[in-house]
Amino acid sequence: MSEVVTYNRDGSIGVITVNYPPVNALSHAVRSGLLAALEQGEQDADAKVLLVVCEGRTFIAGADIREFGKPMQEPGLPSVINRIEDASKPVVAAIHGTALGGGLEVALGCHYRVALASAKVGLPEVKLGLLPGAGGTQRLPRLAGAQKALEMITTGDFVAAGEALALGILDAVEDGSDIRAVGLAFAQQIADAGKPVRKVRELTDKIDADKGSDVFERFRAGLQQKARGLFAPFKCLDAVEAAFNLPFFDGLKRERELFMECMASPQRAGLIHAFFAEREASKVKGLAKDTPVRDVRSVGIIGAGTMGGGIAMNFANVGIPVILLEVKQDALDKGLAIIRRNYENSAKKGKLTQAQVEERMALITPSLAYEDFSQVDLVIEAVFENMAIKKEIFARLDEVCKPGAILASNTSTLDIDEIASATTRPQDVVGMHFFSPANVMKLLENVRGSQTSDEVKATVMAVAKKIRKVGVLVGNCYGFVGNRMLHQRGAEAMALVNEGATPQQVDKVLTDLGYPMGQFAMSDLAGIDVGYRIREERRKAGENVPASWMDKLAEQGRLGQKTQAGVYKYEEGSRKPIPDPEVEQLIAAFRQEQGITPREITDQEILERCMYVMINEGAKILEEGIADRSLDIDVVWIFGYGFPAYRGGPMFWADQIGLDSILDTVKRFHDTLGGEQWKPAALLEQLVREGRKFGDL
Ligand code: 3H9
Repeated sequence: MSEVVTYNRDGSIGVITVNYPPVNALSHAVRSGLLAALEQGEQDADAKVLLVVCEGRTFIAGADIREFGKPMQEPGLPSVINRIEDASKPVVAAIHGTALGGGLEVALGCHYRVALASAKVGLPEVKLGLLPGAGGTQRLPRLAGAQKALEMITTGDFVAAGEALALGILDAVEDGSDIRAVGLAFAQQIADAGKPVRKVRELTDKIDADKGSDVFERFRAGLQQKARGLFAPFKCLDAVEAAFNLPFFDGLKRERELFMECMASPQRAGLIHAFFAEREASKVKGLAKDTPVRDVRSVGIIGAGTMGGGIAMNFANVGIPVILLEVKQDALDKGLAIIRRNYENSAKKGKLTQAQVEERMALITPSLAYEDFSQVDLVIEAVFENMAIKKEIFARLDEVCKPGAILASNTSTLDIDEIASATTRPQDVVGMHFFSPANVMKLLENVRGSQTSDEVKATVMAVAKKIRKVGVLVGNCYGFVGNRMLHQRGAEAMALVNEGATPQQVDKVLTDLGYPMGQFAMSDLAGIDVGYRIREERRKAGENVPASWMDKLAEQGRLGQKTQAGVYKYEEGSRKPIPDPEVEQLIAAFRQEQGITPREITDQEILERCMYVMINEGAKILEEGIADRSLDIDVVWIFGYGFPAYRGGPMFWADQIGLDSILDTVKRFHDTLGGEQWKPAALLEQLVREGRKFGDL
């Protein structure tokens, strides 16, 4: 018998224990171990009921994703589960932690299910571009009905044990923490009551009730809106529908076909890359696993604006007290009022109770005095982008903060080393770049200065996890990873419009690729005045910053969404960008002024120029060691800028397209358009020469 699955008997209960850390994924060893243990249990005449239980932190969390893409080794999961369902004596699943994907499918193949109250169940395959491929789409609807099965399978969202009990997915839920004891007690009840084998596949009442219902059409229409561009959710729906139209085993066959279609889709490859990249990003290259991490039990934040307030909420949400500092009382009052409004809005949506709102507000202490930071473990400065002001602030922090406090800047572009030079402790200075809205966006781009200590690097990565962000550690340069690449895309988008494209054409190409919004809609969201102010500052400093039609928008007070007019116009209360003929005229006038004759620009050119310029820059970022791995860049773009996870991130996407064809196009643009941004990155050339990909680095 395999060591990862063992069989032993406890009284009249035959116990099958899975022990395959970290999450008991259904590797080949687990699948064959389950079969062998089941057979042993069936042959054990003294075992009246069999119990499947897991060691470690969780019940089975799904198929072993690391095996995907490799040749499948028998026994396959569907046949293991069918075999469990066909067992000659009752089989009970005892669930703790999470029963997910193939894990829940194993439990659905068992005849009874008991769980700890803290457990959760779900079929999250859709988040990996898949569908439950081991009977989940056929068995779950037989227990939970069409509506709930569709919800769970097309969103992948988990359901807490209490709700799963109410839905009929579980038979019992128990308090406590000892799953083995809970499982044994429940199995004993089944044995004592002489309960029979009860196969989910034979249940028909919920199937009969929902047969012919319009729920499938409603879901399909909903998915057209919510799952735009995605492949798997529609396949999930088709598979669930098959449970209502076909006999069980034909339904299983249909599920298998649809599963294989998903397996072969590039979206599955992208989503699984994104899944592992997110986890790998937290393991910083060159940083020893046992690097000490400082305790962060209190935080000071400078600036109660949109950013500072959002950052404060992240800490209050996980129970860490925050001192929020402003220069003036009215700015502080305004900032706190916005935080309260955000929390109240969550309460209105039922996401928080009023008591939780008050608890979180109570964790945020307003302050006007730097001295209040004397005991905090971490300070995050979130004032506007001005080096002189930031240096003044850091010099002040150096005076008031205790030794060992981490001094972080939320700068999105500025030099961390220069900021650190204002202190006597550059080893404690680091960048912590949050993305707007900071209480929502998952990315935390942590920026190491040249002197930042390993302990501080490890601590800010741990802080990211603590506040439920995806942390990525990157190097120090203008704009770091994300904004440095965005800057190139923005310049290219502007150039395309100058040459003849419309802003809406550029944006549509980007949204068709899967971005939630295009470059110009994003400018309207951020505020046209932001870029304008930066350009004006640079002009004042004597830099040669070319004129732009965006300047004219700012000068006319078209500042974006906040004034209901920017690159687009907006109807009262709506965020939907509407193309504005006035802006088209303004752009036409600008072209005339500059002596540009507009030309037809194809969507393909827009796609290549906006994306390849980023990829070329990404290659330079890797070459310079600003990002350690291409997956770090992918994670920055997926979690900070909404790059579609199903494309795996820009660098993974580039690998899929083929670096040789990208290099050819970059060279062509370098020859025809010129500019440093199109100078092929040496790393890109090297990879093409060696026939390698970014992912091979
Ligand atoms: C499926 O089941 C298909 C079937 O329907 C059909 C088959 C025919 N496999 O997230 P964490 C690793 S599809 C392999 O940091 P947490 C993970 O990479 C699957 N490895 O912990 C990490 O490794 P490392 C459906 C896996 O406590 C470590 O475990 N299931 C798998 O924050 C810890 O993970 C899912 O989609 C896996 N399935 O969260 C569930 N899962 O330490 C996916 C995790 O080397 N998993 N690992 O970095 C999760 O949602 C979370 O991992 C979980 C734990 C909630 C379980």
